[in-house]
Amino acid sequence: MGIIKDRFKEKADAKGVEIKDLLKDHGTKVIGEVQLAQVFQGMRGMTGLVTETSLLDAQDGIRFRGYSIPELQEKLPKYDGGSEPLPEGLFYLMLVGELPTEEDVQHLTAVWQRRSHVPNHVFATIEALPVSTHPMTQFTVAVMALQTESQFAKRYAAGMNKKDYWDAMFDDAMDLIARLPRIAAYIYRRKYKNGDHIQPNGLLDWAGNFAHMLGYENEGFKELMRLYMTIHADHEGGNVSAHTTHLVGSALSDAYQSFAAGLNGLAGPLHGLANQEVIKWIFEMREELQTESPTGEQIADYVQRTLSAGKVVPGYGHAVLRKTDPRFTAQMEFGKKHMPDDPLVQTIWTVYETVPPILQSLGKIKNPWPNVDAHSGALLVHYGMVEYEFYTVLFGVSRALGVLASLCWDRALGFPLERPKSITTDLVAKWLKGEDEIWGD
Ligand code: HAX
Repeated sequence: MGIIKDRFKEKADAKGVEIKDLLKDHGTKVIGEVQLAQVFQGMRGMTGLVTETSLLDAQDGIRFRGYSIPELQEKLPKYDGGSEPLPEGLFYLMLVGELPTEEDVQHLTAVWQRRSHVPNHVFATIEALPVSTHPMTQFTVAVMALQTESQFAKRYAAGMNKKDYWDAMFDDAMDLIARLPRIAAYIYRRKYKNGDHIQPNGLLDWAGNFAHMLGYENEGFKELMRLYMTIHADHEGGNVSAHTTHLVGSALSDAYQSFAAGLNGLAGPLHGLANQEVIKWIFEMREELQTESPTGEQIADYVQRTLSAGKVVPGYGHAVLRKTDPRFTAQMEFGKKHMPDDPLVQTIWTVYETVPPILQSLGKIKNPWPNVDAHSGALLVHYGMVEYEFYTVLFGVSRALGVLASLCWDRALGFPLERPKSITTDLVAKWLKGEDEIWGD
């Protein structure tokens, strides 16, 4: 067994005992009450899941195992000469629950390099799709094509003891994370660079090698990828991509099947696709206004027109957050450091000054502040990545770190099939009239 696998197993066994005791002593304790509106309106604020890797606070934003993004930027190991955290370190933190050493991170880079081989049939499957296919569709199809490699599926078919589920899931998670950058880069080069593919560089870190395979050798872009892959990795368990991966995994679907399901959720415009929508919206605004540097008044006017057309302002609002997303702030800091005079980045900042008061004035939006997707595209465009339909694939590669670490935990803790109760509106109506006693009085 590898070092990281051993450490994970030790932590998971201890957590398993803790949960068993906790449920023995407090299993019947009431943790919250559910209002009818929550049942009809997307279960907002309803506690119903355990996710060990990160926790979201409405005011302070995301914390990964207790660490905020600025803390991670300070404490996680960095690439030689770089200043952004290596995503390998964040994965280790989410999986093992402790900050990694430089050696741990180097070990993980080497393990992922070793496991990164992608079989030919996966590329052939991508090639079978029209080039015009959205990159997220190509990506999900490729992940499903890779499912032939699942250790979990093979071992389950051969009759695996349930005590070993975590072990097979661990191997699948490591293999899949190792392979994703190669697949994503292949799709990018196929769709946008005439199929001129770039071989991996075995000397680079996971995110640096991804940047290299995409065709971006600029050190600034590599640093951006390290930051990007770190901050997009996890956002506790209830968001659509994380929850879907967890839900599908609860049926003992393997890591490939579960993650592909999560990716399809990430591909929705109210979730991960918002990152492409933001840049599309700004490009359209610049086109319509015939300027690269719209003023606050021009932006305000454009926002009003977006709202009157019955559309959302992409990159703004959040189901849980009630302040500016610290992932937005981290990207803003990156912009201030590396490209303060870039007109598109400056437009993002003018939008940030303009949009919140307008959204607030509508009186119905719970969070008028920017989320992670409001900023990411402008940084990518700065380095030449203008193909915004690809942006959600980048998000997906990063999101694998969090949701696959969580799947390892799910199987190690023996979490059961997820199966909440649903009801019909007719039943609610009867219940309100006292004609149905399904919930009692
Ligand atoms: N622009 C216009 N209207 C908005 C809005 C926005 N950015 N955000 C919310 N609203 C509207 C909602 O559509 C809703 O209107 P109706 O009552 O007419 O249906 C009302 O305000 C109340 O919504 P809410 O309770 O504040 O927000 P929700 O929890 O329902 O939804 C969303 C959260 C993120 C889906 C929402 O804010 C939104 O659509 N934002 C724009 C899309 C976006 O940026 N998505 C990415 C979110 C972060 C993420 O997951 N990244 O991957």
